[in-house]
Amino acid sequence: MLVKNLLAVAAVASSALAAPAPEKRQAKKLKWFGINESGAEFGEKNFTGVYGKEYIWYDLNTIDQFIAQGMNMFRLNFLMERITPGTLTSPLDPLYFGNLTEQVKYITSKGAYAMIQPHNYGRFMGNIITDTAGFKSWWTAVAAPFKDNDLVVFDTNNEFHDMDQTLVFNLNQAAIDGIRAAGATKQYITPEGNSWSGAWTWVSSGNGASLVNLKDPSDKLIYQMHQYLDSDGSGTHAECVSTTIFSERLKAATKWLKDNKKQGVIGEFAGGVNDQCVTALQDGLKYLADNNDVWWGAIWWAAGPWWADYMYNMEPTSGPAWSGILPKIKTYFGS
Ligand SMILES: *[C@@H]1O[C@H](CO)[C@@H](O)[C@H](O)[C@H]1NC(C)=O
Ligand SMILES: *[C@@H]1O[C@H](CO)[C@@H](O)[C@H](O)[C@H]1NC(C)=O
Ligand SMILES: CC(=O)N[C@H]1CO[C@H](CO)[C@@H](O)[C@@H]1O
Repeated sequence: MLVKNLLAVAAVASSALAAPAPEKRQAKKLKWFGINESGAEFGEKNFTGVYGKEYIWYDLNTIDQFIAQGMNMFRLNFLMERITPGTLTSPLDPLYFGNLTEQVKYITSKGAYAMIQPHNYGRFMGNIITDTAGFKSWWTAVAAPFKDNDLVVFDTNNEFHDMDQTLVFNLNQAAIDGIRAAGATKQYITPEGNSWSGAWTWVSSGNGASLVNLKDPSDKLIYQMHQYLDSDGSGTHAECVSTTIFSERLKAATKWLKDNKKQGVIGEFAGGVNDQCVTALQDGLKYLADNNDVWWGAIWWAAGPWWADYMYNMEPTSGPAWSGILPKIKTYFGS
């Protein structure tokens, strides 16, 4: 259903280009509106963990509730160590991978995108991943079962940080090569950068200069950046710096995308439930939508069964952001 909507949006957009309406021209919209589903990566210090005790998968009913609000992108957090216990090249764990597969199938059966996102910060069992061949093999094994599902999106890894930039490049390239080698040639891949993949530091950190050279034979890379609006950009405070901080922090990355003819997505963003943040979120989403030639969309941080009263929780229907943020931002997305 949503895929058809996307095509309809594209058709409307091109006819709007052909004959722009005089005044009340429909504001530009973003293609991807999503939510980070978080919980299967909980208990990060316990690499095995117990389902329902250390970690939890996502309530499929909430997927429908989000779709009813216009969402079409679900970024699924999980841990690599629970997919391939022990080593990068261990066999896929049938139960944990079974849960991931169940989520992906459910989401994509509804016409929405499922983003497969190892929430690993470039680490495995606590150590920086340096085995690029092993990382490529991991991705080939994980991507293969989804190779015929075009609504799956592969996120190379969540938030590399404090790593050698060449290694971050090599791991991203290994993921791309591994996924394509699995026969998954039609799906989008979102490389992430060093420095927690921040949009505001995308250029200054050196991510731009390095990752611009990633090669994808399918030419379907959507660079994934994250952006929070608090003073240190960490997403750990309810306050936003100003009502324009979101758009300000996006400017350099937007120029980089345009200058280099690349595409991007904001894979994590959030602000507290307060007037200043709501205005900042709207201003930033308008900026992204105005630049939807390079920006695909934005994915809220976060939802999941165990976030309770966490300030950014958008879990239906008790999360503070479900009632305090969602109604005020959803108009920037979709049709
Ligand atoms: C880690 O998980 C195991 C089960 O896999 C459990 O027995 C143990 O108590 C957990 N340890 C911690 C520190 O949470
Ligand atoms: C999900 O994981 C739980 C706990 O390991 C398991 O009991 C269940 O069978 C898994 N579900 C699927 C669909 O694999
Ligand atoms: C910004 C934010 O909330 N980040 C959290 C992302 O999820 C991991 C694991 O669930 C947390 O450790 C981070 O604090």
